[in-house]
Amino acid sequence: PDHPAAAGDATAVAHPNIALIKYWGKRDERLVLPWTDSLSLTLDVFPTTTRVRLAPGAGRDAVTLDGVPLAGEPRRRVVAFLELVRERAGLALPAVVETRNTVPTGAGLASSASGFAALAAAAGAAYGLGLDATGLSRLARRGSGSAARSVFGGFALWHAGQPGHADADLGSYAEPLPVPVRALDPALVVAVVDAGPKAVSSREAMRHTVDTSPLYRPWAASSQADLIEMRHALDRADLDAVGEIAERNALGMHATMLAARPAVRYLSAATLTVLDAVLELRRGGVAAYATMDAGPNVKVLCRGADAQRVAAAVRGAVGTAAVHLAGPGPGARLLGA
Ligand code: 2P0
Repeated sequence: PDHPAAAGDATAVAHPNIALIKYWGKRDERLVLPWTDSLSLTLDVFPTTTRVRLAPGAGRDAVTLDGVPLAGEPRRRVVAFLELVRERAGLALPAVVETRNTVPTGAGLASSASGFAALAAAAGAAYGLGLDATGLSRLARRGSGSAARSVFGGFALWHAGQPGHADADLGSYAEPLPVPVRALDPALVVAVVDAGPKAVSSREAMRHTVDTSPLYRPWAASSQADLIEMRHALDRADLDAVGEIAERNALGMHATMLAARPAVRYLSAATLTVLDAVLELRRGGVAAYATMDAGPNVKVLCRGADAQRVAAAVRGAVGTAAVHLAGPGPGARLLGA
Protein backbone atom coordinates (compact mmCIF):
# COMPACT_ATOMS: atom_id res chain seq x y z
CA PRO A 1 0.00 0.00 0.00
CA ASP A 2 1.00 3.64 -0.53
CA HIS A 3 0.33 4.40 3.15
CA PRO A 4 3.41 3.55 5.25
CA ALA A 5 1.63 2.18 8.35
CA ALA A 6 -1.07 0.22 6.52
CA ALA A 7 -0.56 -3.54 6.39
CA GLY A 8 -2.96 -3.69 3.44
CA ASP A 9 -4.03 -7.22 4.34
CA ALA A 10 -4.86 -8.39 7.87
CA THR A 11 -6.83 -11.20 9.47
CA ALA A 12 -8.22 -11.14 13.01
CA VAL A 13 -10.09 -13.53 15.30
CA ALA A 14 -12.50 -12.52 18.06
CA HIS A 15 -14.90 -14.36 20.35
CA PRO A 16 -18.39 -13.43 21.51
CA ASN A 17 -19.01 -12.19 25.02
CA ILE A 18 -22.00 -12.64 27.30
CA ALA A 19 -22.97 -9.73 29.52
CA LEU A 20 -23.54 -10.41 33.22
CA ILE A 21 -24.57 -6.77 33.58
CA LYS A 22 -26.40 -5.90 30.37
CA TYR A 23 -26.04 -3.13 27.84
CA TRP A 24 -29.52 -2.09 26.78
CA GLY A 25 -30.20 1.41 25.47
CA LYS A 26 -28.15 4.11 23.76
CA ARG A 27 -27.91 7.75 24.68
CA ASP A 28 -26.25 8.46 21.30
CA GLU A 29 -27.10 6.32 18.28
CA ARG A 30 -24.42 7.65 15.94
CA LEU A 31 -21.54 7.27 18.39
CA VAL A 32 -23.03 4.12 20.00
CA LEU A 33 -22.87 5.53 23.52
CA PRO A 34 -24.87 3.51 26.07
CA TRP A 35 -26.89 4.80 29.01
CA THR A 36 -25.25 2.35 31.40
CA ASP A 37 -21.97 0.57 32.07
CA SER A 38 -21.95 -3.16 31.32
CA LEU A 39 -19.81 -6.14 32.31
CA SER A 40 -19.18 -9.35 30.40
CA LEU A 41 -17.30 -12.60 30.04
CA THR A 42 -15.64 -13.30 26.69
CA LEU A 43 -16.13 -16.94 25.69
CA ASP A 44 -13.78 -19.58 24.29
CA VAL A 45 -16.35 -20.83 21.73
CA PHE A 46 -17.90 -19.49 18.48
CA PRO A 47 -14.98 -17.39 17.13
CA THR A 48 -15.36 -15.06 14.17
CA THR A 49 -12.47 -14.74 11.71
CA THR A 50 -12.31 -11.68 9.46
CA ARG A 51 -9.84 -10.81 6.71
CA VAL A 52 -9.64 -7.26 5.34
CA ARG A 53 -7.66 -6.57 2.16
CA LEU A 54 -7.31 -3.17 0.55
CA ALA A 55 -8.51 -3.33 -3.05
CA PRO A 56 -7.11 -0.36 -5.01
CA GLY A 57 -8.77 -1.37 -8.29
CA ALA A 58 -12.24 -2.05 -6.92
CA GLY A 59 -15.17 0.34 -7.33
CA ARG A 60 -16.69 -0.47 -3.95
CA ASP A 61 -16.29 -2.68 -0.88
CA ALA A 62 -16.86 -6.41 -1.34
CA VAL A 63 -18.26 -7.92 1.86
CA THR A 64 -19.00 -11.63 2.37
CA LEU A 65 -20.18 -13.65 5.35
CA ASP A 66 -19.35 -17.36 5.12
CA GLY A 67 -18.75 -16.90 1.40
CA VAL A 68 -22.10 -15.21 0.71
CA PRO A 69 -22.16 -11.51 -0.31
CA LEU A 70 -23.88 -9.35 2.32
CA ALA A 71 -26.71 -7.06 1.20
CA GLY A 72 -29.10 -4.59 2.80
CA GLU A 73 -28.68 -3.44 6.39
CA PRO A 74 -25.88 -5.88 7.37
CA ARG A 75 -23.78 -4.69 4.40
CA ARG A 76 -24.62 -1.06 5.15
CA ARG A 77 -23.33 -1.44 8.71
CA VAL A 78 -20.02 -2.94 7.59
CA VAL A 79 -19.52 -0.30 4.88
CA ALA A 80 -20.35 2.52 7.33
CA PHE A 81 -17.76 1.05 9.70
CA LEU A 82 -15.15 0.92 6.90
CA GLU A 83 -15.97 4.56 6.07
CA LEU A 84 -15.10 5.51 9.63
CA VAL A 85 -11.82 3.60 9.42
CA ARG A 86 -10.96 5.18 6.05
CA GLU A 87 -11.70 8.66 7.35
CA ARG A 88 -9.38 8.11 10.31
CA ALA A 89 -6.67 6.53 8.18
CA GLY A 90 -6.88 9.21 5.48
CA LEU A 91 -7.06 6.38 2.95
CA ALA A 92 -9.97 6.21 0.52
CA LEU A 93 -9.34 2.70 -0.84
CA PRO A 94 -12.18 0.16 -0.84
CA ALA A 95 -11.67 -3.24 0.78
CA VAL A 96 -12.47 -6.90 0.40
CA VAL A 97 -13.91 -8.16 3.70
CA GLU A 98 -14.33 -11.88 4.26
CA THR A 99 -15.90 -13.09 7.50
CA ARG A 100 -16.35 -16.62 8.83
CA ASN A 101 -18.74 -17.12 11.73
CA THR A 102 -18.93 -20.31 13.75
CA VAL A 103 -22.11 -19.24 15.50
CA PRO A 104 -25.62 -18.68 14.09
CA THR A 105 -25.73 -15.02 13.04
CA GLY A 106 -28.33 -12.74 14.64
CA ALA A 107 -29.71 -15.34 17.04
CA GLY A 108 -28.87 -13.53 20.26
CA LEU A 109 -25.56 -15.38 20.50
CA ALA A 110 -23.41 -12.25 20.31
CA SER A 111 -22.34 -12.66 16.66
CA SER A 112 -22.19 -8.87 16.28
CA ALA A 113 -19.79 -8.62 19.25
CA SER A 114 -17.28 -11.11 17.84
CA GLY A 115 -17.96 -9.84 14.31
CA PHE A 116 -17.23 -6.15 14.88
CA ALA A 117 -14.34 -6.86 17.26
CA ALA A 118 -12.69 -8.98 14.55
CA LEU A 119 -13.52 -6.41 11.85
CA ALA A 120 -12.14 -3.54 13.94
CA ALA A 121 -8.88 -5.39 14.58
CA ALA A 122 -8.44 -6.49 10.94
CA ALA A 123 -9.52 -3.18 9.36
CA GLY A 124 -7.49 -1.17 11.88
CA ALA A 125 -4.36 -3.11 10.88
CA ALA A 126 -5.11 -3.20 7.13
CA TYR A 127 -5.64 0.58 7.03
CA GLY A 128 -2.80 1.24 9.50
CA LEU A 129 -4.63 3.01 12.33
CA GLY A 130 -2.02 1.97 14.90
CA LEU A 131 -4.54 1.65 17.73
CA ASP A 132 -3.82 0.39 21.24
CA ALA A 133 -6.36 -1.93 22.91
CA THR A 134 -8.39 0.97 24.34
CA GLY A 135 -8.53 2.66 20.95
CA LEU A 136 -9.54 -0.62 19.35
CA SER A 137 -12.33 -1.03 21.90
CA ARG A 138 -13.65 2.47 21.12
CA LEU A 139 -13.52 1.71 17.40
CA ALA A 140 -15.26 -1.69 17.75
CA ARG A 141 -17.99 0.06 19.77
CA ARG A 142 -18.91 2.13 16.72
CA GLY A 143 -19.73 -1.08 14.82
CA SER A 144 -21.74 -2.70 17.61
CA GLY A 145 -21.78 -1.66 21.24
CA SER A 146 -21.12 -5.10 22.71
CA ALA A 147 -18.08 -5.50 20.39
CA ALA A 148 -16.20 -3.00 22.59
CA ARG A 149 -16.04 -5.77 25.23
CA SER A 150 -14.93 -8.60 22.90
CA VAL A 151 -11.65 -6.77 22.28
CA PHE A 152 -10.63 -8.17 25.68
CA GLY A 153 -10.48 -11.71 26.99
CA GLY A 154 -12.03 -12.86 30.25
CA PHE A 155 -14.08 -10.34 32.19
CA ALA A 156 -14.46 -6.86 30.73
CA LEU A 157 -16.13 -3.66 31.89
CA TRP A 158 -17.49 -1.24 29.27
CA HIS A 159 -17.66 2.31 30.55
CA ALA A 160 -20.68 4.24 29.32
CA GLY A 161 -18.65 7.45 29.63
CA GLN A 162 -19.79 10.78 31.01
CA PRO A 163 -22.90 12.25 29.39
CA GLY A 164 -22.23 15.85 28.41
CA HIS A 165 -18.48 15.33 28.17
CA ALA A 166 -16.87 17.37 25.39
CA ASP A 167 -15.47 14.35 23.57
CA ALA A 168 -17.95 11.65 24.54
CA ASP A 169 -16.34 9.12 22.18
CA LEU A 170 -13.13 9.11 24.24
CA GLY A 171 -14.84 8.19 27.51
CA SER A 172 -16.64 5.07 26.29
CA TYR A 173 -14.48 1.96 25.99
CA ALA A 174 -14.06 -1.42 27.64
CA GLU A 175 -11.19 -2.57 29.83
CA PRO A 176 -10.22 -5.98 31.17
CA LEU A 177 -11.25 -6.60 34.79
CA PRO A 178 -8.85 -8.38 37.12
CA VAL A 179 -10.92 -11.28 38.48
CA PRO A 180 -9.68 -14.35 40.39
CA VAL A 181 -10.84 -16.55 37.51
CA ARG A 182 -9.32 -19.78 38.84
CA ALA A 183 -11.11 -19.45 42.18
CA LEU A 184 -14.36 -18.42 40.51
CA ASP A 185 -14.15 -21.27 37.95
CA PRO A 186 -16.89 -19.81 35.73
CA ALA A 187 -18.53 -21.76 32.91
CA LEU A 188 -21.47 -20.97 30.64
CA VAL A 189 -23.74 -23.68 29.36
CA VAL A 190 -25.30 -22.27 26.20
CA ALA A 191 -28.69 -23.75 25.32
CA VAL A 192 -29.56 -22.95 21.71
CA VAL A 193 -33.32 -23.44 21.74
CA ASP A 194 -33.72 -21.53 18.47
CA ALA A 195 -30.84 -20.78 16.08
CA GLY A 196 -32.96 -18.68 13.70
CA PRO A 197 -32.34 -14.95 13.25
CA LYS A 198 -34.32 -12.67 15.57
CA ALA A 199 -37.42 -10.93 14.22
CA VAL A 200 -36.46 -7.58 15.77
CA SER A 201 -32.82 -6.42 15.82
CA SER A 202 -31.40 -5.51 19.21
CA ARG A 203 -30.63 -2.05 17.84
CA GLU A 204 -34.31 -1.50 17.03
CA ALA A 205 -35.55 -3.19 20.20
CA MET A 206 -33.40 -1.14 22.53
CA ARG A 207 -34.40 2.10 20.81
CA HIS A 208 -38.07 1.19 21.19
CA THR A 209 -37.54 0.21 24.84
CA VAL A 210 -35.82 3.48 25.74
CA ASP A 211 -38.53 5.45 23.93
CA THR A 212 -41.63 3.71 25.28
CA SER A 213 -40.97 1.53 28.35
CA PRO A 214 -41.89 3.03 31.74
CA LEU A 215 -39.53 0.45 33.28
CA TYR A 216 -36.47 1.55 31.34
CA ARG A 217 -35.20 4.27 33.63
CA PRO A 218 -35.74 2.29 36.85
CA TRP A 219 -33.86 -0.67 35.32
CA ALA A 220 -30.98 1.55 34.21
CA ALA A 221 -30.66 2.92 37.73
CA SER A 222 -30.81 -0.54 39.34
CA SER A 223 -28.31 -1.86 36.77
CA GLN A 224 -25.76 0.69 37.92
CA ALA A 225 -26.26 -0.62 41.49
CA ASP A 226 -26.03 -4.23 40.24
CA LEU A 227 -22.69 -3.40 38.64
CA ILE A 228 -21.20 -2.25 41.94
CA GLU A 229 -22.39 -5.40 43.71
CA MET A 230 -21.19 -7.54 40.80
CA ARG A 231 -17.68 -6.15 41.03
CA HIS A 232 -17.51 -6.99 44.73
CA ALA A 233 -18.86 -10.50 44.08
CA LEU A 234 -16.25 -11.06 41.34
CA ASP A 235 -13.47 -9.76 43.61
CA ARG A 236 -14.31 -12.34 46.26
CA ALA A 237 -14.90 -15.09 43.66
CA ASP A 238 -18.45 -15.60 44.95
CA LEU A 239 -20.09 -17.47 42.07
CA ASP A 240 -23.50 -17.63 43.73
CA ALA A 241 -23.61 -13.87 44.19
CA VAL A 242 -22.31 -13.32 40.64
CA GLY A 243 -25.03 -15.61 39.27
CA GLU A 244 -27.81 -14.11 41.35
CA ILE A 245 -26.94 -10.57 40.28
CA ALA A 246 -26.52 -11.57 36.61
CA GLU A 247 -29.85 -13.37 36.55
CA ARG A 248 -31.81 -10.51 38.10
CA ASN A 249 -30.11 -7.98 35.84
CA ALA A 250 -31.06 -9.97 32.73
CA LEU A 251 -34.64 -10.58 33.85
CA GLY A 252 -34.94 -6.87 34.63
CA MET A 253 -33.73 -6.01 31.12
CA HIS A 254 -36.35 -8.34 29.62
CA ALA A 255 -38.96 -6.76 31.90
CA THR A 256 -38.18 -3.36 30.36
CA MET A 257 -38.90 -4.86 26.92
CA LEU A 258 -42.07 -6.62 28.03
CA ALA A 259 -43.32 -3.26 29.34
CA ALA A 260 -42.49 -1.42 26.09
CA ARG A 261 -45.45 -0.31 23.97
CA PRO A 262 -45.94 -2.55 22.09
CA ALA A 263 -43.98 -5.24 23.94
CA VAL A 264 -40.77 -6.74 22.62
CA ARG A 265 -40.57 -10.37 23.66
CA TYR A 266 -37.49 -12.44 22.93
CA LEU A 267 -38.21 -15.14 25.52
CA SER A 268 -40.09 -18.21 24.29
CA ALA A 269 -41.78 -21.20 25.91
CA ALA A 270 -38.51 -23.12 25.49
CA THR A 271 -36.68 -20.32 27.32
CA LEU A 272 -39.01 -20.71 30.30
CA THR A 273 -38.52 -24.49 30.24
CA VAL A 274 -34.76 -23.94 30.62
CA LEU A 275 -35.39 -21.39 33.40
CA ASP A 276 -37.43 -24.05 35.23
CA ALA A 277 -34.56 -26.53 34.85
CA VAL A 278 -32.16 -23.94 36.28
CA LEU A 279 -34.44 -23.43 39.31
CA GLU A 280 -34.61 -27.19 39.75
CA LEU A 281 -30.80 -27.40 39.71
CA ARG A 282 -30.58 -24.73 42.40
CA ARG A 283 -33.14 -26.56 44.52
CA GLY A 284 -30.84 -29.58 44.21
CA GLY A 285 -27.91 -27.55 45.50
CA VAL A 286 -26.17 -26.86 42.18
CA ALA A 287 -25.11 -23.25 41.57
CA ALA A 288 -26.77 -22.44 38.22
CA TYR A 289 -28.04 -19.05 37.07
CA ALA A 290 -29.58 -17.97 33.76
CA THR A 291 -29.02 -15.02 31.50
CA MET A 292 -30.71 -14.23 28.16
CA ASP A 293 -29.92 -11.67 25.48
CA ALA A 294 -31.81 -10.48 22.41
CA GLY A 295 -33.16 -13.94 21.65
CA PRO A 296 -34.72 -17.01 23.30
CA ASN A 297 -31.44 -18.84 23.92
CA VAL A 298 -30.30 -19.29 27.52
CA LYS A 299 -26.78 -19.10 28.90
CA VAL A 300 -26.47 -20.84 32.25
CA LEU A 301 -23.68 -19.62 34.49
CA CYS A 302 -22.25 -22.34 36.72
CA ARG A 303 -18.95 -23.67 38.05
CA GLY A 304 -16.71 -25.38 35.54
CA ALA A 305 -16.76 -28.39 37.85
CA ASP A 306 -20.58 -28.58 37.51
CA ALA A 307 -20.81 -27.79 33.78
CA GLN A 308 -21.39 -31.37 32.56
CA ARG A 309 -24.12 -31.91 35.11
CA VAL A 310 -25.79 -28.60 34.25
CA ALA A 311 -25.56 -29.37 30.53
CA ALA A 312 -27.20 -32.76 31.09
CA ALA A 313 -30.05 -31.16 33.06
CA VAL A 314 -30.61 -28.57 30.33
CA ARG A 315 -30.54 -31.26 27.63
CA GLY A 316 -33.04 -33.28 29.62
CA ALA A 317 -35.37 -30.29 29.84
CA VAL A 318 -35.28 -29.31 26.14
CA GLY A 319 -34.30 -32.41 24.23
CA THR A 320 -33.98 -30.79 20.82
CA ALA A 321 -31.71 -27.95 21.89
CA ALA A 322 -28.01 -27.87 21.03
CA VAL A 323 -26.07 -27.38 24.25
CA HIS A 324 -22.55 -25.92 24.21
CA LEU A 325 -20.05 -25.64 27.06
CA ALA A 326 -18.02 -22.45 27.24
CA GLY A 327 -15.36 -21.02 29.50
CA PRO A 328 -13.41 -17.75 29.61
CA GLY A 329 -11.88 -16.97 26.22
CA PRO A 330 -9.26 -14.68 24.72
CA GLY A 331 -9.50 -11.14 23.38
CA ALA A 332 -9.39 -10.14 19.73
CA ARG A 333 -6.05 -10.83 18.05
CA LEU A 334 -4.41 -10.51 14.66
CA LEU A 335 -3.32 -13.72 12.98
CA GLY A 336 0.25 -13.97 11.81
CA ALA A 337 1.18 -10.66 13.41
C1 2P0 B 1 -25.36 -7.08 25.91
N1 2P0 B 1 -27.04 -7.10 24.08
O1 2P0 B 1 -24.94 -6.39 26.86
C2 2P0 B 1 -26.77 -6.82 25.45
C3 2P0 B 1 -27.77 -7.61 26.21
C4 2P0 B 1 -28.21 -7.88 23.89
C5 2P0 B 1 -28.85 -7.98 25.22
O2 2P0 B 1 -25.31 -5.91 23.36
O3 2P0 B 1 -27.00 -1.70 18.51
O4 2P0 B 1 -25.61 -5.96 19.02
O5 2P0 B 1 -25.02 -2.98 17.69
O6 2P0 B 1 -24.86 -1.58 19.76
O7 2P0 B 1 -24.25 -4.74 20.76
C6 2P0 B 1 -26.79 -6.60 21.72
O8 2P0 B 1 -26.65 -5.37 21.20
O9 2P0 B 1 -26.27 -3.65 19.73
C7 2P0 B 1 -26.32 -6.52 23.10
P1 2P0 B 1 -25.75 -2.42 18.87
P2 2P0 B 1 -25.57 -4.98 20.12
O10 2P0 B 1 -24.67 -7.99 25.42
